[in-house]
Amino acid sequence: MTSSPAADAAASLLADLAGNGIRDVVISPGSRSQALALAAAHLAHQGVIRVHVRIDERVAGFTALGIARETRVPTAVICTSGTAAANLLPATMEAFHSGVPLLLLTADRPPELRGVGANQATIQPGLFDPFVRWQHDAPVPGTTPGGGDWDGLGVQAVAAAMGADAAPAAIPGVAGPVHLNLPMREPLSNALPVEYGASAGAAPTPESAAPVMLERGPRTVVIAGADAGAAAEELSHTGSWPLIAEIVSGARFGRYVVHGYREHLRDESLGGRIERVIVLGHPTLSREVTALLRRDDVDIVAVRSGGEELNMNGRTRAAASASVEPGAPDREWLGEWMRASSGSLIDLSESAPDHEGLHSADPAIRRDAVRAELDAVRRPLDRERLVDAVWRATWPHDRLMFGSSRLVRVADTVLRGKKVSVHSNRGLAGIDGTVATATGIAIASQAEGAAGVTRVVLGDLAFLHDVGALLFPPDEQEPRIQVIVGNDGGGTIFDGLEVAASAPRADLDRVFYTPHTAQIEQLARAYGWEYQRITTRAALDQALTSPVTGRQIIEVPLPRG
Ligand SMILES: Cc1ncc(C[n+]2csc(CCOP(=O)(O)OP(=O)(O)O)c2C)c(N)n1
Ligand SMILES: [Mg+2]
Repeated sequence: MTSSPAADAAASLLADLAGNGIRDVVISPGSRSQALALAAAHLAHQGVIRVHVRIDERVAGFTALGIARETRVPTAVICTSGTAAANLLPATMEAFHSGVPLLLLTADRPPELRGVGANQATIQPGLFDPFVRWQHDAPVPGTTPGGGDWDGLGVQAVAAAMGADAAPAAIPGVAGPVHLNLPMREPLSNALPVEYGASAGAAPTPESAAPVMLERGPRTVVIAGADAGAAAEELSHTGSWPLIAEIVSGARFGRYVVHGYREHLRDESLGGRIERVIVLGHPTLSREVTALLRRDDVDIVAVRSGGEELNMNGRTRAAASASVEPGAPDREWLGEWMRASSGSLIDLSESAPDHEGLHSADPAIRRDAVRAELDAVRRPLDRERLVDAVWRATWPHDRLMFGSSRLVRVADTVLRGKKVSVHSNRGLAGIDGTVATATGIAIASQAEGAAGVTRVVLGDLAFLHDVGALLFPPDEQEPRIQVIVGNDGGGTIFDGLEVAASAPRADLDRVFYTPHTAQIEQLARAYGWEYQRITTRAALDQALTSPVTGRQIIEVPLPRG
């Protein structure tokens, strides 16, 4: 016990969280939250938890989201009162929609200072409604008869974040954010007793529920949206069903991946004959999948993944998980899809050098071969070759994160099946927080022993939107990360809007394309990142396959078209 009830309550809450399996705590500085921050720092010294410090709460929130995406364990964020707390909202919304467990620990003024014009006091209880699975405005420490003011909150918060029944509207079994609002009175903290400590409990496990048993009969496809993961591939494999796996699904691998799926879904004689769809994850990348999920003549079974039930046709069945009845697979149906798929494979690798030409005795043939070789090496990169180079350089021990720029759609269209751990914030497909999320993924994967590199592929505006995430404390372990920015001078995704055909060009440029002249190299230098500007495939391949020891930005200029 100290002479500060706030310090005692904070210390016991942090110990409870560690005891319930919480491993990572992201902290933003502030006075009202000092007891929480100091208790976390203390436990980090003891090696019970890992602490990460980010001055910008929006960055802190997305960093926590990245850590929790990677570990699937709730990650706590600590911040002070006022606008600090509000900056956690974007990451909270994304976490809610993509089913990622977060614990928001916001320090607050005590009730007598709320609503009376006191400094840095606002209405924090309910701030994250309706994007949290559970929220609680805790009692002020020192006011509970018999003490133990925040006892039990940790265990309840962790369980709710992992998917236990919580708020009436929350879908059972789906992970998500939880908000503990923590009011404190002075003295806001005190030195913790030296004996203060905690033991690290086992990581919490997700709620499990009985699977839906799928009978063999109907002509079926498996759709893997964002974060579907290996379960989608497994289901397609067991059922011998074609696998339509978005590039952000983490399931674009295995024998039954359908390449060029958009075209085949449009094909009446193939996509038009689908009778049943099993959806895992959150599909967002194609019009064709959306159209399929809206068909009311198709039986759709959606495995729950985020805070909202997927139900676009009004009669989609929700399932906690799915398994397949034993029996003979429909080889004919699968064969039709596999033949269509093999006709859609795209080869973007540079063609092999013409050895014969290069060694020909005829000088004219030799000259042409050399010229062709040089042209290939100097050819400027386009979006297709950029994503292809990254995909080829990335292996199962690496991590890959896509921002919500054009490049993710290009990747979805052209890349082949390969087992890669892919992340993206497709819960709401925001362009915010991409770099912060990726640093969280990098930190967590390295801490858990992954030997690889985390790569982020994003556009220039998404990069500039999250430039604050480049700021790194000098005393934290450097993540191995490559941020690959496809710079086309603005938001070219909007050039494809229908209105682009009719609205004045200058207006379109100003309010959609939003041109900028930011010098990415200067930003990289200012924040202490290595920087390379790369214009050819050969140079990109080299940068992606060289050893990475820290934080790198790779800028690739791209044409607007
Ligand atoms: C937080 C947020 N604000 C706005 C948008 C709308 N939006 C979608 S893409 C985009 C532009 C992306 O530009 P860039 O990252 O350069 O990618 P490009 O389109 O050029 O490939 C914007 C503003 C969004 N998705 N999220
Ligand atoms: Mg751009």
